[in-house]
Amino acid sequence: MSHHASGPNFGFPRGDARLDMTDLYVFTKPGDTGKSVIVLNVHPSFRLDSPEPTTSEPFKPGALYEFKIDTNGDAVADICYSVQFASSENGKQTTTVRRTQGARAIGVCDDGEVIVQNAPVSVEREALVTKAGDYRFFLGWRSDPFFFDVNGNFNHMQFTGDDFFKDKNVCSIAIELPNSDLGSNEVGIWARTVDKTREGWTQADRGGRPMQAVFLVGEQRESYLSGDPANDDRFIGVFAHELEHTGGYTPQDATAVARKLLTDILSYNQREPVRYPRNGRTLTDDVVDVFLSVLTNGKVTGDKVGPHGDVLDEFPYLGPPHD
Ligand SMILES: [Ca+2]
Ligand SMILES: [Ca+2]
Repeated sequence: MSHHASGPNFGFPRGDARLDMTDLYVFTKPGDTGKSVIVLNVHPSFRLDSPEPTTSEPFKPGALYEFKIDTNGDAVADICYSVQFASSENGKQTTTVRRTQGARAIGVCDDGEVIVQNAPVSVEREALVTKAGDYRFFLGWRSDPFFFDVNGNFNHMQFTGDDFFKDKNVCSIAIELPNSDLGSNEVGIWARTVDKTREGWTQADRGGRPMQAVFLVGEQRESYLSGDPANDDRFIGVFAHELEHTGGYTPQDATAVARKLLTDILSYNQREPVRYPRNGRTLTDDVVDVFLSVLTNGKVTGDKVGPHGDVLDEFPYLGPPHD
């Protein structure tokens, strides 16, 4: 639940687990400083509001799963990688990934330059990796790298080190790309899922930084998930209120901390070491400990849970899915 179950009452956006973004990662490719890896995880294998598995179909056919990249610091996208899935008759999924640059990257990116087509979606232990030009792609079920004592959190932050996610799976979209694709400056990255509905394209979920949905209840959550980072200042008051309430911050300090959490964009400098929250996010960064320290103003500094041991040292880096 960095963003797991970010819909109403710990359910899923639009009631569809496949559209639920859980986590966004960006890091330099280990052993190759000329490339970066972006990972969007969606579709948790289990519900949080009742302990039941979600659907086995990895991704929603027709929906768009988009990485938005801001190259000039205005919180407006300049580049978009857009991932769209199709289902064959026997239920197997394949995907098309498109790259869009310039003003068209702001909106729905269903018509950019195709950088891979018919890449297979992986559902077994072995990761099906597709290479195309300077890119590598992975799409499919993997072990969820997120770690958090969720039950301890629901139990008034009485953490026992019980990692809810140690045996859970998630559906990953991983792209390895040349750094030149991102330009030469620091960039800001967020992701979103966009559903095709009768009313047209509808944004279901979005975010860059982990744990943001925790601050949002009711209508605020709806408008956050359907909004754009460029307008995130409107949520500073809501975030600050929660920080005052839980962390005992003064109103002034709470507002200052809220401003650091918004806009909801993950910044990434390809030339600097990667570690959340300073730069990007690796699969093993302990974002929960960072979050708890901020939320409680240092009264709680961790959940006694650390990273999973099943991450791989090669693409797609995420461990094989649990049975
Ligand atoms: Ca921009
Ligand atoms: Ca932790």
